[in-house]
Amino acid sequence: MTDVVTPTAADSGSSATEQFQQRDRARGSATPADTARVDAMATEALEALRAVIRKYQLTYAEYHAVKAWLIKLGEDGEWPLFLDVFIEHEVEKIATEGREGSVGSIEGPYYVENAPELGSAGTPPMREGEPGTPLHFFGQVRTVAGEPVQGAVVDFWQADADGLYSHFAPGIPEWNLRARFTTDAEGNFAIDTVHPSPYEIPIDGATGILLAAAGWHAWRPEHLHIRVSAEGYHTITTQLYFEGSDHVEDDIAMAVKDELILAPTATDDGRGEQVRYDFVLDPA
Ligand code: MBD
Ligand code: FE
Repeated sequence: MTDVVTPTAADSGSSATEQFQQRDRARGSATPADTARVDAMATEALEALRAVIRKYQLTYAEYHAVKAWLIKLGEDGEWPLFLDVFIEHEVEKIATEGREGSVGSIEGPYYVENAPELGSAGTPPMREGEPGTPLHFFGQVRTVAGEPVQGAVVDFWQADADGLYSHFAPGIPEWNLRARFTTDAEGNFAIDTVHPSPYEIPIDGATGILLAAAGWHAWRPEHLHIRVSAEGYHTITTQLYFEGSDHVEDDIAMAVKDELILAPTATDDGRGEQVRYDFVLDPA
């Protein structure tokens, strides 16, 4: 089983913020140059907020509570978590509009670049007795024209049975349940992993405080994260879910799409399950 460390939201949150800042520096993200666009969007976003204040006659007590909560959100390092849970799904839809290939979903706060490379098939690093039903997840990467794509990188990550991600929650070995696969000559890949568990937003941090205060649940359905990239094609960042699982109908992050719901079958030895899912890439 997993160890006795009880990670706090602040632990995962700070590492999510650091991880984001590192990648952001690498991307070299600069201040947007389009003043008119920033003007329009900032003006309308602030006006939308003031409209809510007027509509609900916000009190000073509430104003102070909001200020304190926003400060805590930063202190807990939970801006990546909060934004990816409540905002990213809208950005993702716009970014992938008009694609003919496989649908995407949000990346979330817990991706790490440069996971171990395992060839076209294998088992991501995991602990002795890693909890979860064995899951054989395999498929083909091909173009919208139906041609197999050799050498596509299938970057894979998931939480453990406690809903914790390596590199973010303390006490989990480096790269646990993270790996990169490269498709073979027929475009195929195969991943031997464990069936994931539902993910609970950490309830001891600022995001959890909002969920509790609003009476919202804190759950994402069990999911696998996948990022498929190949030279000359649009990268697909997506997630896969499981038919009939808890919260597949009411994901707090609103990131489930019908096309992304898997229905695994039992393996012949009866000890695990298997499922095929193919990725179709749009030309860049
Ligand atoms: C997750 O595991 C996740 O995938 C997203 C999108 C947000 C929070 C936690
Ligand atoms: Fe996740």
